[in-house]
Order: sequence, then C-alpha cells, then structure tokens
Amino acid sequence: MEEKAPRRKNGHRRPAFQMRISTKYAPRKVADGQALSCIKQTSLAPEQMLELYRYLKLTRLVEERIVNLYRQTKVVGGVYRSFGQEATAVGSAYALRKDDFITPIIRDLGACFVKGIKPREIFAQYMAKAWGPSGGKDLNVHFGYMDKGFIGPISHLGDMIPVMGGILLGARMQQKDIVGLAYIGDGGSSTGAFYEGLNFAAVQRLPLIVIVEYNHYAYSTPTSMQTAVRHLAERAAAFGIPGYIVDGNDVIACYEVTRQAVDYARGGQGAVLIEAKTYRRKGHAEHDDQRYIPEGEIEHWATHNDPVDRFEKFLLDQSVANREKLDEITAAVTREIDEDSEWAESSPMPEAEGAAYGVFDDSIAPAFRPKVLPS
Ligand SMILES: Cc1ncc(C[n+]2csc(CCOP(=O)(O)OP(=O)(O)O)c2C)c(N)n1
Ligand SMILES: [Mg+2]
Repeated sequence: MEEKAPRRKNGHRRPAFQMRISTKYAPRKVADGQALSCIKQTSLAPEQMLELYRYLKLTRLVEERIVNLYRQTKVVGGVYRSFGQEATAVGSAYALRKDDFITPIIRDLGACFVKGIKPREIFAQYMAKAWGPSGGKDLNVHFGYMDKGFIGPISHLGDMIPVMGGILLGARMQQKDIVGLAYIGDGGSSTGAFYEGLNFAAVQRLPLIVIVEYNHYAYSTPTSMQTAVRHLAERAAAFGIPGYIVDGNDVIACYEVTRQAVDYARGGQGAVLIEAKTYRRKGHAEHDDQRYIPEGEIEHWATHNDPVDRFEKFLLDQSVANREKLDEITAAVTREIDEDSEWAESSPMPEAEGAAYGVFDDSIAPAFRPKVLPS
C-alpha cells in the first residue's frame, strides 16, 4: 500500500490541487424583467446595513463632487472613479477589524471611508492642499495612513501584494493577528508582482486576502485581450489557495465572502483569492472619453446592475428602511460633503520648503537644506 507523504518541516501537507472555486456568492442570473437586488442570507444587523448604505452613497457623491471641482480646474492632476463598482470596496472593507490593513488602489475610495478617512481629507488631497494627508506632495489616492491601517499605493499594477505580504510577515513576527486585504485590478493581476507576492503569501500561509476587481477593462484593454482565463479566481489553483467568485455589485455578498475569507486567514489557514465581478462605468480617469467601449454596454450596466440601486431595492423590499430614511441618510451625506469641500477649498496650498520634509528622516537635515531652507 502506498504510504502517506510525511508532513513537511513547516507543518502542513502539500494542499490538494484545487481547480474548484467557490461560486456561492457569484452573480446569479435573474428572470427577465426582474430588477437585481442583493443576497438575503446575511449576518448583518439592520443598523449595519444602513451604515453600508451611507458608505456607498458617500463614495458616489464624494466622487461626483471631485468631478465638479475638476471641471472648475480646482483639482491638480487626474480624477479616478469607482463609479458602478463601489460595492466591492465598501462591502469587503466592512468585514475587517479596525487594526487590519488594506492597500487600496484607484477604485477603492469606499474602503478608505470604511477605514475612517474623512471626505475633507480626500478633497484636500485631490486639490494638493497643505492640509491634505500627503500635504500636497502627491495626488488623488496616493497617500497612506499607517495608524488607520492603510498603505498608500506605490503602483496600481500588483506591487502592493508583495508589500502586504511583508507587512503580514512582520506582524506575525510581532505576534499580531492582523489580516491584510490587498485590492488589485484585472489588469494588475496579470503582472509579475501579483504572482510573486501571492505565491510567497500562500507558501508562508500569511493571512492575505487578495480581491481582484474584474471591471472588464485595464485602461482601454478589455480583460479578454490580456488574459486567457475566463474567471480570474481560477488562478487560485496555481497557488494552492482557495478561490471565490463574488458578485462585486452586491454589497452584502462582498461583505459575506470577505468575512468568510477573513475567518479563514485569521484562523491561520493562509491566503485567499477573491474575484469580484463588476464593471467600470467611467473611463480609466476623467479625461478618458471611453470611445473603445461597445455601444450600449455602459447603459446596460447602469440600467440593470447599479450597486447603489440594487442595495436600495434590497433595503426597501426587506423593510430595513423606508424611502424617507434613505433620503435622510443621503441628505446628511450631502451636508457633510458641502462642509468638507468648502473646508478643503478654503485651506492653504503648501509652503515650498515643506517639500523637503517627510521624504527622508526629518531628524537629519534635508539634503538640499542650504539652498531651500533658511538656516
Ligand atoms: C508600473 C505602472 N505602470 C502603469 C501605471 C498606470 N496605470 C495605473 S492603473 C492602470 C491600469 C490598471 O488596470 P486594472 O488593473 O484593470 O485596474 P482598473 O484601473 O481597471 O481598476 C495603469 C496602466 C502604473 N500606475 N504603474
Ligand atoms: Mg480593470
């Protein structure tokens, strides 16, 4: 009789080849003419659902205001939106603990809000103001907040996955039980850094959750032109880790699948790959006129699969809230946005010499001090 392979030094047997991916939270086909809602099986309490609704509306309306400021030439640089895919970032980040870490990319503003970032910080950052989180040194979502558990993006193309692996390895050495959630686009998931980072996390059994946002495009390249796999979650098999497909426009499904992954990762079982099926309804950035999109495609998603509409329908159908309650939440969000954008607009631009600080160790005189700073 064949003997069982001995346990390896690191304590686990080679995992079985996993071609199967979980589709429990995958998008469902609905009967013709029936509007999409959200999954009903959830552990979320009604007040948590209303909080999720607030984050969804906040994300959409903050981005709308940023576009408004951009058209008035008050924004420095580009504007990147998560329009139509807000549920993925909001629902997934909501499944984390306060001390867990995230690495958001350009479509994950909602996750930053869930982590405790205020709209005023986002407005000031987009306008390169001194009171923004990077003090005008960088733009849009290029900023981090270590004490809120979020790492600023180095690049949007996969590099944050090995960085998060390093954070989690460091946390393990410090005996902290934090989980790391790294977001990546469909395009970014075809880069070398994605493979190296996830492979390392898988073999080290690090508590890393990677969410691949399949939003159909990387800049102007359709996903089918940059990868031969149909479902990006299938790639989990290459790393020997579990893979899930989730309906990225169903905020409850995004929460539930991430919560399951968080339990698995925090329980010491290792990394998880989640593919969120969604759609980028705006261009790569505000300047992109989307001429490469087939006619009717955006309208189709807008009419049938908008994450905010779907969640509203759910909340009303399930009697979690009535229309007045939802309007009240939206009105409060709008008031906050009005106040915060005004605060950011009236805040100062940075002083030139500020550029010399916060780059290297501030206790050492900046290299160009004699030329820039008064002695
Ligand atoms: C090394 C590097 N090259 C190029 C870019 C510019 N860039 C930022 S996002 C992006 C496309 C990403 O597409 P995808 O991964 O599908 O994410 P999505 O924008 O759809 O969310 C590109 C080319 C970059 N940030 N870093
Ligand atoms: Mg993409």
